[in-house]
Amino acid sequence: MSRSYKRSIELLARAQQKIPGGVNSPVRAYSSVGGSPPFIAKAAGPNVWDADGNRYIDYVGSWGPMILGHAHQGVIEAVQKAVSDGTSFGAPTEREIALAELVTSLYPSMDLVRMVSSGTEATMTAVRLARGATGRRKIIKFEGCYHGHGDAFLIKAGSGAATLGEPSSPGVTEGTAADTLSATYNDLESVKILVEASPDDVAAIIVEPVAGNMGCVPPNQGFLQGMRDLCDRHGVVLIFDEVMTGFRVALGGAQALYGITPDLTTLGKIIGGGMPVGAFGGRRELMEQIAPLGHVYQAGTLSGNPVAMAAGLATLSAITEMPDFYDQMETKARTLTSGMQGVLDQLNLNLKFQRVGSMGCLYFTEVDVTDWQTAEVCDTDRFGVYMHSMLDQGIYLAPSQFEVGFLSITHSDEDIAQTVDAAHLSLKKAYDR
Ligand code: KE4
Repeated sequence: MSRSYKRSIELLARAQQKIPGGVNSPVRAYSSVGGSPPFIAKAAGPNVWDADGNRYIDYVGSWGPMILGHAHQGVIEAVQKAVSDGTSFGAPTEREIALAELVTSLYPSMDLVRMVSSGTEATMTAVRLARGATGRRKIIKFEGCYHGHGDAFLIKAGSGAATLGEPSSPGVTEGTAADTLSATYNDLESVKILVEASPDDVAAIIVEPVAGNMGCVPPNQGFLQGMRDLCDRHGVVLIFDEVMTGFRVALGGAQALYGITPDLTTLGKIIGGGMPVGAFGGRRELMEQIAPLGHVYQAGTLSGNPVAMAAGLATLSAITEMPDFYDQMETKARTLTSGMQGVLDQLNLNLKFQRVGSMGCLYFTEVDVTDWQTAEVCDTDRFGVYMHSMLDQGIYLAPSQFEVGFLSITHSDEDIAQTVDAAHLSLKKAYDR
């Protein structure tokens, strides 16, 4: 029997009266998959419940932060204690030092770190810092990578050899777009051409060291090291955007997993344990140029918010105190992967399930996805049928082929088995098997 979403449908109609699209972030509106998004009422462990009381096994995990599972007792208690001492001071606090000390101990490339309130703030500032420190204008990003909604990132690849960026959103000026160059993920030559075309004017390369915004695309062997070498040769700042991969693919992020040292790193999501926290940090000679030490300006009313710091500290402490946390996560991810591959084999479907650690996705395509060009050809219509069938069976997936799913430490073998069974039915439906 199909589930009832009556209450969520009513809430969407009401939300749309006062909030653009009824949502506070576009992907939540289900535009690319159709239908009406469930309004979530509560969450615990691997589960969320919607306003109609429907229970789901959650693979969105608030888009990454909930690696401990929802409503983790230690995080809740830390937040309750912190909030009883006040919600915000706009002044330095000891908790900010504790989180900064913990983060820089886990990310040795970060001599100094600055807390902000979102991943977007972190990436925007990292780019400003790279430009301020080098006196150069241009940045290089990759098609299919997302770094938040800063103007410099809402750029699509220019047509033809120009490769000059074009705004991908109204409100972004041609002037801004001209300073953002687009390269092809996993194609080192495409980066080399752009750097060598403006050898004294490329301030930074910003990259998701594991791409998680065109589905899950791992870096090819040599891709990250090749960029490191290129940046060293040309004095370009290498920015690893680890908002998603930080504390996800390894405790020390993708830079630890692949052994590459960036000049700047941006963090978000897990660092705040579900509260609004972003961070950027890196080499001392760069970070000392950030105000008030230096002249590159950045500020924020709620930066280092004491309640958010408490949530982040409790989250990272719980992870670091759990023995073999990432081994356990890898075991869960392997169980899910082999289950999904078994279903694909049974149905004789050659679709691609790609993951790094406990982030991954099922691509509705028969080619290995290595960049945006191989991702964008996925059958998004069949993905939509699959995703809604999973939803109806109590499996809550990201409403887009170009997002990834996230496991938490609370997902059980039973949850994974239920997910695989639901996928079997959903793929049969999507492919009329
Ligand atoms: P926020 O400003 O949303 O905290 O972070 C922006 C950001 C930066 N860098 C990477 C690699 C990211 O994945 C993100 C945000 N991720 C999306 C999910 N793909 C957030 C979900 C949303 O936009 O609602």
